[in-house]
Amino acid sequence: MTNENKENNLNFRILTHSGCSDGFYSAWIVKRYFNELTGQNLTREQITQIPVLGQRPAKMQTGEIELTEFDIVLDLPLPEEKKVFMWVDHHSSAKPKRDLHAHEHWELLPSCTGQLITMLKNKGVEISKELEDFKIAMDKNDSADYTSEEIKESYYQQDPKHQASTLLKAHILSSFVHTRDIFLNNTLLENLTKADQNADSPLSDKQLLQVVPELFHQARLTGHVEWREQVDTYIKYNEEHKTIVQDNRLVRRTKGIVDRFYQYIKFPQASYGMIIKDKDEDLVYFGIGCNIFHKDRCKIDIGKLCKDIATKFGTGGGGGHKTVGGAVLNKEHTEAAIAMILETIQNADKSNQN
Ligand SMILES: [Mn+2]
Repeated sequence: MTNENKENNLNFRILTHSGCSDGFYSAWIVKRYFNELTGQNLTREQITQIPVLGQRPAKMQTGEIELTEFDIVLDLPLPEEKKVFMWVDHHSSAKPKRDLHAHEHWELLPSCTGQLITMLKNKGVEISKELEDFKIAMDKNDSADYTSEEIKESYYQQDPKHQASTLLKAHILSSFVHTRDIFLNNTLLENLTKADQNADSPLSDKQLLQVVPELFHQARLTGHVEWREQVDTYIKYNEEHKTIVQDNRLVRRTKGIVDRFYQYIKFPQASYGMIIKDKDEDLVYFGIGCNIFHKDRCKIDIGKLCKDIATKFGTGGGGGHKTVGGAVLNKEHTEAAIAMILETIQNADKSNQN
């Protein structure tokens, strides 16, 4: 970057995954350790002014967002042809098909926040205990590597005397970006990533704590209770295939705030879980996973299955990891897709018993 560009630092922007704790914390880490991570020499004032914009991953892929060479893209896929200032991502589906430039960082890791902290470490920045503990918590959070006790701590009301773990603290502090109002989520994201220089991690950032994260967390817990009450009326366990089926098409509109782990708390005996929901008038979304507490029960490659059903019953939008994935299908093929998924599970079960 030329000197002229350096002075023109107001062109920098941070684009990060919206409605996502990892996206929020990634932006915070970049703001807090901006010069260390980017090799720039900006003043605190200049760094504070860099805007943070929440984005949905799909929008990055369709090219709807005009990117520039001053953009820092975090926890989001990168459109192949665009050149940005920096890109950092950890999703398996974003794996680049070409060699990476020096400013592009992709690694299959549990979280983007953790990836950034490791980058700092590799640059010789000393990592405090607080930051290291925060990294461990975020790696757990973003890769759903929870025990059922840890889920209960974060997603259910605790006794007021309960001593919060770092995992719960990180969960509470990111409740800002998980309300059902995306405008509120993005406004908070954009304004809460000033990154206090006296804080090693977001957990001790005074500006964040002033917004009373505990209230956002309380609202989120109330939303989860309402969500679970509604889901209880239609979620089913298919004993034969050891598969949970949560078909959101059975309700006119969903209530409350999604509790992403509820399926496996309610049906711990399950091997797999499936979520079906209307995407628009023509398309239906399938989310498939294995029981997060028993990944050993997963006898199929779910990412591959999602890709297969998307190719067969959709326009090709599908994929994921070995133990979790998603696909967008044409509505008229919904029942055929369900049948194919259950059959794949059954066949894998049979061949494992032999
Ligand atoms: Mn992430």
